[in-house]
Amino acid sequence: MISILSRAALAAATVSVFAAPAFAHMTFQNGTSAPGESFRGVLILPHGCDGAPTDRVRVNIPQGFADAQAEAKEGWTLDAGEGHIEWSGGSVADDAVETFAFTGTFAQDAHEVDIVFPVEQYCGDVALGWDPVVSLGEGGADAHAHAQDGVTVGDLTISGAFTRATLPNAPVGGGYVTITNTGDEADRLLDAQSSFSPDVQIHKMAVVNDVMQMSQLPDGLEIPAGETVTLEPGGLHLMFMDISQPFVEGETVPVTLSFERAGDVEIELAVQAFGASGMSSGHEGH
Ligand SMILES: [Cu+2]
Repeated sequence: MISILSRAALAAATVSVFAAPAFAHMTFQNGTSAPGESFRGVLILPHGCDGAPTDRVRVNIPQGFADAQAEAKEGWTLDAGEGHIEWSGGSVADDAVETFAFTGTFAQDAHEVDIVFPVEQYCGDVALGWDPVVSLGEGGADAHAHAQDGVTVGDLTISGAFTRATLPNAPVGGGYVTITNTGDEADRLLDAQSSFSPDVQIHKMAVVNDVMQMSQLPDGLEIPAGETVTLEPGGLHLMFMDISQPFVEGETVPVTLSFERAGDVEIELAVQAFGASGMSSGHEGH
């Protein structure tokens, strides 16, 4: 059950969690495969939900991944349903790191892009949503770059802006966008603001002790002259902390990007389905 109370409690507790220098995402230990390959996904659960132990983990199986089978874990009950696998009834303490594994096969005709396996982590009535990614090739960044016509401000072109729907109690949301600098001087994304969040941060992902972690970029993000920087699931991203309302599929989330040279640029992130890996196909091939 998702209750209003738990959301309030979560919001109150959020400050201490995010004050930590790095906040680990749920990710795959082994995030690469290829079309037609069998794959054993090992998900790393790095922490509970704001101090509470984890008692249920559900993996939503994306299209193009067949014969998904969860591996048994002692003390947990397995459940496989339409489009998902789930472990429930066990308990992982907040400070313990645990893995959950499953197997399956990527379709021969799967696109060579990053495939998201949306994961729901439950601690009692609190839910967190994660977007661990398996990369099937090099096509991901291109797919984003071509996803949407861009906004041009000075030397910068900003395109493919999207985010993803959030679960009802999720404290944070991501933001993804492609920024191209056609000028001959570097610019820098210093900051971002949104009415949906009191604190929009710029995050990077890095592997620390075999665990993928994200951390804030304190000096912002350089956009080198003549280069394209892509904020995308599993990589650099905007993080909307302590969001004031859920991101709803089909709506938009406004955000103002503040650049050192180009100034403030207001864009709208199109809210895609929970777990979407990029803009929906309807926007491609314009
Ligand atoms: Cu982040």
